[in-house]
Amino acid sequence: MRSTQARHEEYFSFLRSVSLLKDLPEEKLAKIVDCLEIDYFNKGEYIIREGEEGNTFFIIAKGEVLVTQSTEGYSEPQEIKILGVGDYFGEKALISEDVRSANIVAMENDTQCLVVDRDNFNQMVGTYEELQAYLQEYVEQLSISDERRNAV
Ligand code: WNU
Repeated sequence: MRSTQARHEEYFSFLRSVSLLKDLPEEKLAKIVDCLEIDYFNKGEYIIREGEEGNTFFIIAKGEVLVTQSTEGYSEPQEIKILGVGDYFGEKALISEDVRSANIVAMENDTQCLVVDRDNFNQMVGTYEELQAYLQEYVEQLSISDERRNAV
């Protein structure tokens, strides 16, 4: 059995490698590690469904996920992009205080996501202006690209 300490160090150095979090102070990053949950998904499983309420932010630790979205004129949700290890998702519902705006589907068995709840997300982002501004801007860009492709 791997020690709690080893696990802590593993996730700490992983989070440090996530570009979004690279400038966070050590104690903040350590606190996020303490509050993390790890969720496991099999191929084809929905991690997020559009239209649902969401209170969590995800960072991919293993595997790949597909982002899809319902689009005017198509009966099936359309593929938008693929995210991999170190990428993150789920920030939009938290920042825009809205329902989930796209589907996220696991593309591989044993896809692993680190899950941060709303309170810890707000602590992580809220006290760090640059991070907040960066995500805010990103989320606005997402809304614009949603409109361009006629997301419903
Ligand atoms: C897109 N439109 C929408 C992605 C991940 C992180 C960042 C892009 Cl900073 P949510 C569904 C999630 C959403 C986003 C993610 O899907 N997403 C997109 C789009 O073109 N959402 N509406 N591309 S990948 C991505 C930027 O994280 O957050 O909580 O749930 O609405």
